[in-house]
Amino acid sequence: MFRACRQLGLKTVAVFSEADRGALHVRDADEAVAIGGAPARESYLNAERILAAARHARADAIHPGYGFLSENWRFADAVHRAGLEFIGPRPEAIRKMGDKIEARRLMAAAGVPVLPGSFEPVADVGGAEAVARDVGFPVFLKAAAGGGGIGMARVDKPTDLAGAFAMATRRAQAAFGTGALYVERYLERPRHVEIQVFGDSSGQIVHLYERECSIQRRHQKLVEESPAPNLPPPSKTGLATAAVAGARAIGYTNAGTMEFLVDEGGGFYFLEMNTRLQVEHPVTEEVTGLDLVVAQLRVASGEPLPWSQSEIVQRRVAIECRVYAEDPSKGFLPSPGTVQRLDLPSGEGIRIESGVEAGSTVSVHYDSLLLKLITHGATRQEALERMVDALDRCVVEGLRTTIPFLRRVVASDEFKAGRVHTQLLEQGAFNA
Ligand code: MV4
Repeated sequence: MFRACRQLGLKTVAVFSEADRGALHVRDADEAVAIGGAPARESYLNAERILAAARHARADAIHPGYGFLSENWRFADAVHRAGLEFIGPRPEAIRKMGDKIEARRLMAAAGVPVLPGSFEPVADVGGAEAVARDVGFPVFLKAAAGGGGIGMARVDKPTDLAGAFAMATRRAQAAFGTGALYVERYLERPRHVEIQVFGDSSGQIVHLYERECSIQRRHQKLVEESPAPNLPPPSKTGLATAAVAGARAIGYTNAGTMEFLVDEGGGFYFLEMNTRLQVEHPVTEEVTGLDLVVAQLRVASGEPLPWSQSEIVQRRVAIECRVYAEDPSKGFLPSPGTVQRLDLPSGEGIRIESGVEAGSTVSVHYDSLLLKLITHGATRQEALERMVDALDRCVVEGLRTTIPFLRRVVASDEFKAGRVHTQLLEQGAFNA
């Protein structure tokens, strides 16, 4: 982000919580403003504090990053009302895609394939049962305000519906403040494939191809790559075409991602849209050679998209491994602490995006992502060999990390063959 700003001659202001006084992003910015206590509610999730910091620094625009308030349409709206530019989509697009039922309706109307299921919230168990009988068991109950896997329940038979309905409603209510649910046919062992899209204020929309993100644990992605291996060519072009049609239908601007499930036959179904730049965007940057953050800044300032569709080409293969401060031998228990030593590889085909350095403390208050290791090459084999080698050369001391686990993933027969799906981890495919 700051790199992109510098490239465009823009000055940068970081905001930081009490826990992040000495953080890397604070030193990387031209200026930094304290916004409150370590708990995110008191700082990074506090819209008022962030707007006050922006006014104090006389900022022109806010980049919301990728967690916290980045998909909060009320925040985007408040940024505009404060006379600032929000570097992302319009609040209306964020709001529409945040309602997962409305998103399903809008995408289906735009001709984007969705899974059979309900297009209204199901009012009660009886309503859910009617839809389930119609589309066939197993079904998935999902939270209307959900995303990221909270408030979901698989239901295999009618007698399980009442219990699952009550539990999913309770969880959704607790997490989102509304217990509304909808029903979808359940897809077994799907792949998660997403399409990067980009729109500008003149209505132009392009896609930057797909990312395969099936290697996840509890809805946290661990490994992503592009191009998606073993994706049938008709699915690949169909996904991209559908994603652009969907984004166009809502007048989407700036960077966004359309998430799909892909079944064993190559059939694909819209899942949800992420209305922000994602953690895994470097994969797409390395494949295409394009800078997505620079494009975000240009488009937010009213400029047209810097590239036409025909200029966007998958030139290379890229893989990203997310290194978290978690202990894979203890069920991925968070491992906060101080990074005592950090030696990271560098060289041809290696890119590292690190949020830490030697001496950094990793607090319990935030997501435990330490760094992203991205390798790229002319072929998947080359990118993969570089990843194995790069993981072997990473030295992180002072806390436990996911590196040993990632090493097993990328060296596994399943991954090497590109035979991935979302249930591989649970099946124990990468256990020691
Ligand atoms: C599904 C599904 C199977 N069938 N929907 C998980 C998170 C949320 N975004 C949607 N998710 C899923 N929805 C139907 N109808 C399987 C998952 C799913 C999953 C999806 C993407 C990546 C990893 C996953 C892990 C478990 C379940």
